[in-house]
Amino acid sequence: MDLGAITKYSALHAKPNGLILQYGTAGFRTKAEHLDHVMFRMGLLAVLRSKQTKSTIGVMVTASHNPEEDNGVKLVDPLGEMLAPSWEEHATCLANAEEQDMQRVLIDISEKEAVNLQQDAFVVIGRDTRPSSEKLSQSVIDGVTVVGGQFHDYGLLTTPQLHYMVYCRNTGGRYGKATVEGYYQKLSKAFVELTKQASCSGDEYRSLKVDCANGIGALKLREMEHYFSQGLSVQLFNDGSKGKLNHLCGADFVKSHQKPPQGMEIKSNERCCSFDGDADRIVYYYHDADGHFHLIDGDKIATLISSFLKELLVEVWWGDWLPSKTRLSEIVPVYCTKTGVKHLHHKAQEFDIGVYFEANGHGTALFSTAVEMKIKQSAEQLEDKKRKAAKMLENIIDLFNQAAGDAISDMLVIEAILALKGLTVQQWDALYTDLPNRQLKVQVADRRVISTTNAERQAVTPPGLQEAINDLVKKYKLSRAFVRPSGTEDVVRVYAEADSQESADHLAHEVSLAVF
Ligand code: 16G
Ligand code: ZN
Repeated sequence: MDLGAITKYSALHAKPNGLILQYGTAGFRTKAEHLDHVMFRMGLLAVLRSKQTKSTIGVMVTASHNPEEDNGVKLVDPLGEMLAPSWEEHATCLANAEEQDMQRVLIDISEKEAVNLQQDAFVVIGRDTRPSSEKLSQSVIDGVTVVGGQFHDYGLLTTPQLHYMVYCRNTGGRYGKATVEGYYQKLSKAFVELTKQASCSGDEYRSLKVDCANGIGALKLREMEHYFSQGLSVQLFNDGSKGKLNHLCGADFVKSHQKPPQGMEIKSNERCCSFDGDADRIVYYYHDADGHFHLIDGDKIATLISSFLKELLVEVWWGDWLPSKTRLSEIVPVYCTKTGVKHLHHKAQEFDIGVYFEANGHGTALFSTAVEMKIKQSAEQLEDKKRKAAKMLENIIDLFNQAAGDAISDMLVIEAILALKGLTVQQWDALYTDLPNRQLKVQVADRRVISTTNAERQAVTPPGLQEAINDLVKKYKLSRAFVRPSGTEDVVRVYAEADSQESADHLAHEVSLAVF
């Protein structure tokens, strides 16, 4: 490492004195004007991580669903996963080091992680459409080059596309070609193959309204739509031509306000979906004939996908009909983890097939190599209906982004399943009924006084809180309530459910008073 050069360049990306940031659930996130030094330093860190893992590392510049003025950065590990926890700590140390301590922290990290500094390093970079993103990604590149790293700047990408690129590059091209073209081709081919088999391909299944949150999703869907247009025509709203990123639109807005985005006309029973600002989340919704709004969130997406996969697996290997069930836990085993994609992703990797979704619409399905091989074999060896089901599974595997939750890929999976099953959006919605629930956020002096266990469903501290919640919950039927400190905002999140909306609202309110 040329320490002199690092010091010289670091001064050009100086850290504002006293600013402390933390590498949180989804990397660093704050107002864009405070991030220049973080970007430069994440460029440095990505090079170290690349040398250590002897793999390509990704750096994504985005603040997802946050306001346009914000920005953020996260590193992507070799298999397209989120950065390993010990490196998150290094990232926090490096970002917060005052100018004069930066070199020492960098050397400390290299020593602790036994990084061979002679090793080559390669970093790939992507960014969202925020006005600040281009300049910030240039600061990442400055960091990469000053320590001798090589890089490829993909420019504008969705977050899941960057994860895909990293995964492709580190698996010798087996997963796919590490270009946007390769991504479009892989997904579209699988989608077109799948939908060809749909007997119900009426107009109802052919068109979908997509709210792109005025973000990168619009650009990428435009580039991609002609690849899959024989199976689906998408009508884009909030495509960035007029509105502001994530403002009154996008998956996060729709999920948290439980209403449609601005700028989209919805006729009754029309199928609509929203992406978030970096296109790694998706939620669906529709208006019923009475004009009531219905949200189809991550839970219902997971249900649709799991039941479809299970049905195909049963067809291939048992040939029996699967009885219809109303709870997800009766269809497949269900596990809970802490909030945050990395926890869900790691849990899902423990299984041959793991489907994970957060209610906010981030999720995907993961398939083990063993299962993928077995399905491939079955598609070659079996006959008739079994073969057909195995082929479908093969295409579904190709259609899911194995590296990260991906709004575009999930949208195509969902559209294919609906067409193949001949399900309308209302029928999908009716697969099961959610208990009425309410989420609240509570501002407290220090949210860290609350700690939890059991996948964040039980409060450990402060003493007495869990007992208080237990007593409140007992007052309502079919009720549950949880509290946890947010990983992205300075608030405590409260969740309550009960047999009626009124009870859920009351319970949530009472629990927030107990927290306060
Ligand atoms: C981040 C996480 C998301 C999680 C959310 C929770 C990633 C890519 N994103 O956005 O998975 O649901 O944080 O935020 O990990 P909260 O703790 O403020 O509710
Ligand atoms: Zn996002």
